[in-house]
Amino acid sequence: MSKSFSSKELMALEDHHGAHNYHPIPVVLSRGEGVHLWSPEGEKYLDFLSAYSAVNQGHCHPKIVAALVEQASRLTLTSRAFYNDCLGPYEKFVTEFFGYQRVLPMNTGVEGGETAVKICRKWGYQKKKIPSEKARVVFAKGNFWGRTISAISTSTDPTSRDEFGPYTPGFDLIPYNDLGAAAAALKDPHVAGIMLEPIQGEAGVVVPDDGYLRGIRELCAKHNVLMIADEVQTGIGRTGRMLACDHEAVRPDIVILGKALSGGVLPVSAVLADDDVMMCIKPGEHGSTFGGNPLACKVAMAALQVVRDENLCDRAARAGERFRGRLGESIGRYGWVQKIRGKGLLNAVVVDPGHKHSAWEICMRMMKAGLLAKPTHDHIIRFAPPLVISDQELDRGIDIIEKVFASVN
Ligand code: IF1
Repeated sequence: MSKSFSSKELMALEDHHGAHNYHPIPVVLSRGEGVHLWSPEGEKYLDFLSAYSAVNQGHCHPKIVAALVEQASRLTLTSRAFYNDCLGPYEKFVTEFFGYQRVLPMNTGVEGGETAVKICRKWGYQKKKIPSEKARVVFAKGNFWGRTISAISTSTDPTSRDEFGPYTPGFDLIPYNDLGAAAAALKDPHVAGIMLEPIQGEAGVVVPDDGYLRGIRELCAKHNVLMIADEVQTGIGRTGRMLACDHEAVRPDIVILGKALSGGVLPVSAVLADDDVMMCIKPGEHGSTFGGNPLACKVAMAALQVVRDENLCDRAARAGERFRGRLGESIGRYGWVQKIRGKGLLNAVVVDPGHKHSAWEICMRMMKAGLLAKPTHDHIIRFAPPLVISDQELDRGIDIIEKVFASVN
């Protein structure tokens, strides 16, 4: 039996041996079930971050874990040098589940984004006849789609971007939620695509105006530009619909999924598109060692089945209304609470940056009171519990948030 470490010892081990590329809330987690997490000492917490929306189905969902365990004892990885008996059934399942003709399986969300950019550029050259090396992809300021060089090349956040240059060329930035700016940018005949989060997560749960996504869809049709939706964080039920684009009945040309596609059990991502886009990629032009591995296929099918069987989209929509309703009433009256915003169970509270207590301090107090959340930027607190949260658990979470907000008023 390996030695069990205390939380203090575990944090010291990370501090001593690990890269310091994060500044975590000082809590150690050793077990998860549903909406709850426990420390090695047995302290119990309500998880209001969901591993950045990767555990929409709740921690260690029994059906997803069972799929993992069953497949792990049979076959985990063959590479795509050969066929396996899980990928075809998964590809059929996931394309029918989301209503696209093709899927390209990858692992992390950022690999999904890189894949989408490559497919978009390839389509631009082959179908839109953009001159060689001239294809451009448009992004919105405030975007976040991962940590690779190309992803941070489009970032407007100095922490993500600075001192990692030189940057990937061929990307243009426009203000988010601004159709006029998009109309001007998409006129450029060298633009192959525009990649957007339907709601900007890292930027602080920035919800665009109703009609923004519809407007982008129409501009893309008008200028023969691919609409790429990064649904890595907003997808899979998080905002109260299976995809956040569903709120506006918009069907992007390319959809990127990740995070909760596996229920947080292992990294699984996917890029969805129809034949006229996806078939621009020919054998040998893209791939990955683990992309489409049997384990990921079985886990992802189980994870999506749970979202459907447990009506997690509807639950997220209802629970989100309850959350913003109750919390809006109680803490909305504090002058230093500038805004409560979100859709479904992707919400955030914007705190006045000048308030005497920082968002970090508020999160530290919530942790001590039994609820885990983390600030994004310095003054925005994201609240995103697993979609399986019950009304009682949600009310308990709101009680904690209200109590802590009152204590820092
Ligand atoms: C971190 C938050 C950050 C994403 C969207 C792609 C990816 C992400 C919309 C890449 C990843 C994670 C990354 C993690 C913190 C978290 C995050 F927004 F979710 F809070 F950073 F912005 N598209 N988001 O949100 O997916 O490659 O990570 O699987 O890097 O600190 P990935």
